[in-house]
Amino acid sequence: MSTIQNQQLENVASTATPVYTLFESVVTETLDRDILARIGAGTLGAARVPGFFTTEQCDAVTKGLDTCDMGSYDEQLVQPRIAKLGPATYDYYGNVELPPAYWEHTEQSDASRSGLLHGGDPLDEAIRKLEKVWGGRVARATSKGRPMFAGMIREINAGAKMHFDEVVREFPGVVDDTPVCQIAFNCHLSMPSSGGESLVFRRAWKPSDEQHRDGYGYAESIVADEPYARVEAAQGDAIFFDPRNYHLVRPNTSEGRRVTLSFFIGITSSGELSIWS
Ligand SMILES: O=C(O)CCC(=O)C(=O)O
Ligand SMILES: [Fe+2]
Repeated sequence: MSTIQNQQLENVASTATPVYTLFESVVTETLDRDILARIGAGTLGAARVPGFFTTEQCDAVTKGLDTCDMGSYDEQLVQPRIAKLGPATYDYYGNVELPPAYWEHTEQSDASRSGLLHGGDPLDEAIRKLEKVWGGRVARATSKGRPMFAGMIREINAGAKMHFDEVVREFPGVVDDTPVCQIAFNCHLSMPSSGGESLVFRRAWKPSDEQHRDGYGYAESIVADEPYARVEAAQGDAIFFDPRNYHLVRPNTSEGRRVTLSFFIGITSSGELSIWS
């Protein structure tokens, strides 16, 4: 199943012992288990899967969104504003556990999202496809035994600062079954005709980076010399990358909304996939 043979391997070694950067960005209509494994293993920068959702499915969900009240990340912290439907564990970083407000918001947001795809749930559609690709169960991660929220609908029109996401480091213990790695899933339901691209750098957080905070993000200077994957998504495309690597979203530069169905995927020690937002 491995597609490694097809890669352009460039030996970047400075001595006789070979070593490979392995941070390609692949485009494939046939997502497979190995691609997800390589992202989790850190040997693939990003994968783009065109047509994960059809145009018609994307339009139905985006249109349905007009009937939903979108909230946002903490506007004191996350500037420019990022609108979202549903709670993020990020909203509760610093807490010892997920509070009652998180579970209430989970219930409300599941109810709002569950009818957006012609009366069905776009999250269920994404889960079905991922189960087929993985050949196994995709279940919500649990926190103290309760299924967590997954499947936020997010609108990032003015960009997102460079940051990383790593639940086991930012909210230790919140997920019951420690994921071995974390993969970001974003299916693009609507895209502007220009701008809104994502960059993923081949560089994870390290403690000394805290001297380079820029609000909720980090100064881009810390990745100045790192290889990166650049992803230009079109409507319907699903993007996968390891969000423990620094990543950012450039602002839209034309009319149009940048809306995604978003969650994180963990590969658990049992080999099942768990999801949360
Ligand atoms: O919308 C994107 O391209 C990436 C958003 C993001 O920061 C994430 O999914 O972790
Ligand atoms: Fe992120």
